[in-house]
Amino acid sequence: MKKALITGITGQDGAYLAEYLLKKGCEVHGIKRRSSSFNTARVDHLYKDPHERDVHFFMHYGDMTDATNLIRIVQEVQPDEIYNLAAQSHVKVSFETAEYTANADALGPLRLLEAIRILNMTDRVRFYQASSSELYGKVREIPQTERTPFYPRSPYAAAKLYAYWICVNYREAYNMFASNGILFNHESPIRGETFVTRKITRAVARMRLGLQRKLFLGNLHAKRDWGHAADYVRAMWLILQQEKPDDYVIATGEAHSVREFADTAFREIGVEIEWKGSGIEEKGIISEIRDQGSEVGGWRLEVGGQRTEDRGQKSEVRKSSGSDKRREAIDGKAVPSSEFRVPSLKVGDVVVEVDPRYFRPTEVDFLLGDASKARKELGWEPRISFHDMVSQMVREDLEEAKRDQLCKESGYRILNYSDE
Ligand code: NDP
Ligand code: GDR
Repeated sequence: MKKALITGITGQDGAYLAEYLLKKGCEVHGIKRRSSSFNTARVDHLYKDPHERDVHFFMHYGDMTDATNLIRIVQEVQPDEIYNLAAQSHVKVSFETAEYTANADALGPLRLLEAIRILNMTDRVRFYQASSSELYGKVREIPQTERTPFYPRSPYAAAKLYAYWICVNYREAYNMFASNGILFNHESPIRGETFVTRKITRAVARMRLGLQRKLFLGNLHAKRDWGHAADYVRAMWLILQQEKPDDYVIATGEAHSVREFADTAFREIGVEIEWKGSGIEEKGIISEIRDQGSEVGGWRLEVGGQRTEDRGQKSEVRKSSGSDKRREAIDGKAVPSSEFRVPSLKVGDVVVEVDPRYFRPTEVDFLLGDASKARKELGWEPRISFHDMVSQMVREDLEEAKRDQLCKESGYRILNYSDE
């Protein structure tokens, strides 16, 4: 049985990849950080009591800043494949934690590559490095390919630049199977809550249930090539199954602005947005609410009333990782017939405003990938459309918001609302 070691297993991609590799019949080992609170929610559904039989999923404590720990884990696990996904992955945060980001994101991969060398495993281990479209930063050409020059625009991107090249260098210097996946933005219902997509879908769901009144965003003009994480982890696996190591762009070839993403998410709850003003004065205002009988996130609603019937039709979005409940929500069949109260939204409400605190000192304005090489050599194609992805994210966030709503109605205090 093939053994895979995943760093960053508790993150979005780690969770999707672990589930994918387990289905492929691999034994999966993950590195998690010691934390004062639980940090394994995304992979808890994969965990089995180690005393049971047929256990193929294991977790080890570790940190990308701790070389001896990484050497020990690689020695103990003896993996065939290492997927290095661990990183301080937030671009804006990297401006505030630049040194730590360099330590984890640039030196972390170096430590792992050295662990492989020190343990004399260069001939048998395949290494995947999670490189990023952020490398293109201030883009030199549109769309970006494997040959497009890099121009990083943040401490995060500069650290990932080092990681990219050290991976290439170890491949050339030591003949290692070390490959870079240059992945463009990819999202999902388990995307971290402070990335713009999830921030939007979460806010839209809460507004739908009357739990939040406004969403504050930064640069609405930024454009990204957004794909779905489930499609992208398949590409990671394919990259390590090739005869030779190489570097691949993974992207959809379609770009949307932050504003368009917000439009699409609001449309999922039956709300149309009109944008007025410019710069920091720009506002998203409700211009229309599709009411009586409109379908909202897959559930039929009546204004002022309650949910009346399910759509009764399966979403095209494939099942993703997550709990059973999450899966059922994706299928659109497990939504309890609960009191889905129509919120206090009305035409004319200002629901989006710009807050400069979310601006970045140097911004990446427009990313668009050309994944022709991956299509040709890996046979990889994205399967989930932009619209289906946004729809899935809003629907799953509605499920989460509904739990909060129930707590609130039962008299419990709900924290973490941006307008409180
Ligand atoms: P997440 O932020 O969701 O997950 C990052 C993971 O890395 C988490 O498991 C986190 O642990 C772990 N981690 C962070 N710092 C350390 C550390 N010092 N030691 C050990 N583990 C650490 O990121 P994604 O899943 O979205 O992305 C995966 C990788 O792909 C990252 O390297 C990211 O930079 C890169 N990437 C992501 C893209 C995207 O659009 N998602 C696009 C291109 C590249 P914890 O849960 O404890 O915080
Ligand atoms: P990004 O993702 O920086 O591309 O990095 P993020 O979702 O944070 O930002 C995308 C764009 O949206 C703009 N934006 C906002 N961003 C956030 N987070 N919050 C806001 O309120 C907001 N308003 C506007 C940003 O300025 C930016 O232009 C992600 C990460 O997953 C990286 O690890 C990965 O390498 C790249 O994608 C590819």
